[in-house]
Amino acid sequence: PKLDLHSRTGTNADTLQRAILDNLFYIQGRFPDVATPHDWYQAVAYTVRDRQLHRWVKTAQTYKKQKSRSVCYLSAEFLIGPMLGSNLVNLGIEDEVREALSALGQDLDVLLEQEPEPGLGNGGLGRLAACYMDSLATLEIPAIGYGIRYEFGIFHQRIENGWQKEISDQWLHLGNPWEVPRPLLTFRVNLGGHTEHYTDDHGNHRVRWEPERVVLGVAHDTPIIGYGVNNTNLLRLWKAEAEQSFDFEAFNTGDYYAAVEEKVKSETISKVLYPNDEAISGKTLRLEQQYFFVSCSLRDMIRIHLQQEPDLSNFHEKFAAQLNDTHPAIAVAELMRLLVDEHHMDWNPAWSVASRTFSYTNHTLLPEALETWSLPLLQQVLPRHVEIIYEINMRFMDQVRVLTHDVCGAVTRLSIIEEGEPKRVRMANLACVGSHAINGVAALHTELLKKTTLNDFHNLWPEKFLNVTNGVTPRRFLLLSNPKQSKLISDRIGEGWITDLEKLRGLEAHLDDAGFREDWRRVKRENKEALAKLLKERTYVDVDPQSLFSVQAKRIHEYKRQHLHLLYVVTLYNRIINNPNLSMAPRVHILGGKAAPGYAMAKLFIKLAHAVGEMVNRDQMVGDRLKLVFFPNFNVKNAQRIYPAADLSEQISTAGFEASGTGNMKFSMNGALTIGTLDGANVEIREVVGDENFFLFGMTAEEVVHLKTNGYHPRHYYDGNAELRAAMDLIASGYFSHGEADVFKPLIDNLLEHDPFMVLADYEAYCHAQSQVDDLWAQPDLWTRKSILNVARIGKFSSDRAIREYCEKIWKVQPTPVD
Ligand code: 26R
Repeated sequence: PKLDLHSRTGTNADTLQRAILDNLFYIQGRFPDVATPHDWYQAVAYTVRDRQLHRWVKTAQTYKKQKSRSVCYLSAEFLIGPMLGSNLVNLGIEDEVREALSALGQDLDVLLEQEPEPGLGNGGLGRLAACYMDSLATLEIPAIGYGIRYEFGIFHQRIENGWQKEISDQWLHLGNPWEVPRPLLTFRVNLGGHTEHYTDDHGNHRVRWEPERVVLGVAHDTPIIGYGVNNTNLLRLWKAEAEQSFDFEAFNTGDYYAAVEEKVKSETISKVLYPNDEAISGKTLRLEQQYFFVSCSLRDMIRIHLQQEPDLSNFHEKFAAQLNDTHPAIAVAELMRLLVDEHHMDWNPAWSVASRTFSYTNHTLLPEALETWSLPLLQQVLPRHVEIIYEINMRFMDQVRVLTHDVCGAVTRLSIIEEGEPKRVRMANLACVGSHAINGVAALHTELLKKTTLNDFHNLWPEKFLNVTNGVTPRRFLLLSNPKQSKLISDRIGEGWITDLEKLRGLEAHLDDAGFREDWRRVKRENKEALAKLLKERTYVDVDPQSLFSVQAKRIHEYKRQHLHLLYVVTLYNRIINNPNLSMAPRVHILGGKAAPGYAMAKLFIKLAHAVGEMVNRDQMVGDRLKLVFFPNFNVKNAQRIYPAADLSEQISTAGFEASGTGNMKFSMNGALTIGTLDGANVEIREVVGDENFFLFGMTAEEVVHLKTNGYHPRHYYDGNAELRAAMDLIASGYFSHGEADVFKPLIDNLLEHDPFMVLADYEAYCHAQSQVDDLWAQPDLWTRKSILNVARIGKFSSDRAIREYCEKIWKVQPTPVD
């Protein structure tokens, strides 16, 4: 009989229904009567994956035949979030699957909730990598995302008595239907030991690395399908396994525990994501993680290359490797090792290949987030790489001395090795030296990089520097997460915006249509009702969907200034207490975000948010005028329900500290207005949406530096502003902490004595901007117009635009469509 491929992977509702039942039975061994919602979720997931797989095979064949240049995105984090929804959207089969499921008595929305979140990242940097994978596939660019298959992703945040409690994330517990393990695609990764230099039979100087131990890296592939195209790229994550899972000698001599010890030790490497967004120093495991995934990835690229080409001399023509921050920067030394030691290339041609392969994206100016590794530690884990880094540095230093004549000590600052006890290796310097392009993630950020953090490199190689402002995928963060607003948009201007976000400008023509504005308000209202319901379920707090929803959702950090936001909420509370009949715009302030487990101040912010919320929310005198809610466990899944319901987006970092921000783009895309500083991408968002549609406040980055250098005295602002004083005094008095004044003392003291992020200096301007928000809120129709204009003009911040820029300016790759 003729094999009917179509019925195996067809996409009409009948075929889908049959396929779901088949998968439920043949993969999971379940039948409808006993299947749980999670069983059904998995059956649907496998059904969707089947439909990705033949596109995936076709994609691999096409790329191979066309000999396309591929992008390799090297990143320690890929915060992909749940896959079912976005895969349905990208395949364009959501309606059919919904229909098939309802014939089976199942509700797709319930099943979508079943998917655990793959939280393989901390925040902005990891989510950016995921958005870029979506855009690369949608733009039909051959690409592989390389990273680590963490067994435990970012912790779950539980709130106990107002404090954050970290719960381990067992996302793989019930299985992961999206990944395909590739046990045959395994590399042996060396660690520790020493090097031996020798001369081979032909008189060549060679180096052998005798490792102390070996860990296996096993590929686990997740297909990433583009929107409305067949291109299905690869997210290839490496899992660490023991070379020999059982030491029989130890076992036989009765030492059962020693027998499995090596296995446990090896598998630790991909066990857990470091939940920090600040530099981790002295952690051997973190360095091992970085080297582990970089080595596997580069050797995989070399393997693929050698299937097509006789040697590695044109490796850089086939691959563009992007270093997502310095986390994979050891790749520069590792590629040199692979080319020189293992593939016997001479140093100079190898260096030319390596430096034309790599480019480096910087994501932070914070000095404490710039990675350095102590030389002894590096020596212990990667002895050969220390030699290679010294060789790279020696040649680089010679070049630098000639080029700079060491003006003002530039040589010392440019050196990859930092002097001191112990010496340290500066990973950003290694990344800069080994890359042909270096970029920041927003215009302001790139300018500051050139002027400050990477100034010496910019003086040396101005041509290497460029900006690529971040973007986010409109598929996940608009089409999927906000179906109502999406439908409203598509009904007016068609669906072209989904892959060409600038088309949203077409909405401006409908601005004067009162019916359209009415619909726009209705959609926002319905989204807020949905969030209110969710808030009630998760926090037991009642909020009125008619209130202004003001949201700050992001990692908790002093530079992001959640405390400024909280001081404003306390100020509003004081105003009500002082004037019980105050007529004001009713507000719901929503905060969300995780604190790094070791970051005491950030954890105290979370406690303060709960403490204030508890008093304000149940104060009869306040009523519905003011609520403060902390949304627990902010992650991709929750984010998708928060962005569509926001009226006001709080982007209030100290100018010069937020490299870009991407949440700011997601809020705006969903019709929120922004209250923000001139920081990161806020600057460009304001530029495109128009300054009359953006609530600007606060010092500029220049003013921040100026004030700091001329002596900043936070107490001066405290003394000079009665409302600020009242808010801080109320917190310090113990009013929000059952009379215990010391709970928030560290926070208040820090503000009064140091205030490193100049909260007090910006407080008054912030309050003033919030009053302007209230004034506009009193004119709902004007607010709606500005909301529509924000969406209509946000097209620039699609990750499609960002990826196009990377392709043109850095990677020099072209699309390879798949039939
Ligand atoms: C060194 C290490 C532990 C580490 C430091 C910093 C790990 C992770 C980070 C997080 C940083 C690099 C990060 O997430 N940066 C964010 O990148 C986003 C994407 O470019 C930006 O939008 C955001 O402004 C920036 O903070």
